[in-house]
Amino acid sequence: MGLLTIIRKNRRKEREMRVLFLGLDNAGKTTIIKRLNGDDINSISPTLGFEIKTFIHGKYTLNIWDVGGQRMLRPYWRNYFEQTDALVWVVDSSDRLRMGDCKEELHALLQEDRLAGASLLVYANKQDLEGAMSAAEIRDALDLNALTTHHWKILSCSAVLGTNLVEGLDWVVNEVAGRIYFGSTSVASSAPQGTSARDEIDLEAYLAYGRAQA
Ligand SMILES: Nc1nc2c(ncn2[C@@H]2O[C@H](COP(=O)(O)OP(=O)(O)OP(=O)(O)O)[C@@H](O)[C@H]2O)c(=O)[nH]1
Ligand SMILES: [Mg+2]
Repeated sequence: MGLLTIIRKNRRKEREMRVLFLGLDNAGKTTIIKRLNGDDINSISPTLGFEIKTFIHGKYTLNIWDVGGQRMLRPYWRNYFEQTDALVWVVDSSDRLRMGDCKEELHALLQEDRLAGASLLVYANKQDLEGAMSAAEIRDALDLNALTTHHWKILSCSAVLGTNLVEGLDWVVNEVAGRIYFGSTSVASSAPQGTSARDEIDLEAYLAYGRAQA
C-alpha cells in the first residue's frame, strides 16, 4: 500500500475534509473564514501567504486553507491542490470590472487534474454593498451552467452581515460526506465549533516554498 493510500485511509477514518478557499484578492475569503470561526473581522489585511484553520462542523473536521489571491500569488495556488475535497471560490459581487478575470481564473482552476474530484461552492459575497451583482448574474458571468465536470452550487452571502455563510459550509460538508463517507447524509445546520489551528508564513517563505515545489 502506498503512502498516499495510507494517508487517505487515515483521513477518512478521522472524518477529515480539506477545503480550499480561493478567489481574486479582496473577494472576502479571510473575512468569511474569520466570521465563520467567530473571530474579529475588523482588522483583516490581505493574505500574503496562507492560513489554515481547523473547524469542527458536525461530526467532521474541516481543514480550511485560506490562500492569498493577489495576482503575483496566483501561480502558487497549485501548491495547495493536492487532496482537496472542496473548492470554495469567493467572489466580490460588487467588483464588476474584474468579473472576466474572475471567470478566467476559476475556469483555469477547474481544468486542473488534482482538483478533478473536488466539489465547488461559489460564495457571491458582499451582497450588502449597493450595486452588487446577484447570485444569478454571477452564475451567468462565470458561466457556471456550462460546468459538467464538478458538482457546484452558488450562494449569495455577506461576510460582514454573516448571512448564508453556515449554509455554504453545510452544503460543502454534506456534498463531500455524501461522496466520500457512504451513508452519511445531512449535517445539522449550526455554526461550526471553533477549535482553531493557525499557521501563517511570510511572503518570502511562501515564495521560497513555491519555488521548491515547482
Ligand atoms: N461590504 C463588505 N465588505 C466585505 C465583505 N467581505 C469582505 N469585505 C471586505 O473586503 C476586503 C477584503 O477582504 P479579505 O477577507 O481580506 O479578502 P481576501 O479574499 O482574503 O483577500 P486576499 O487575502 O488579498 O486574497 C476587506 O476590507 C473586508 O472587510 C462583505 O461581505 N461585505
Ligand atoms: Mg485573505
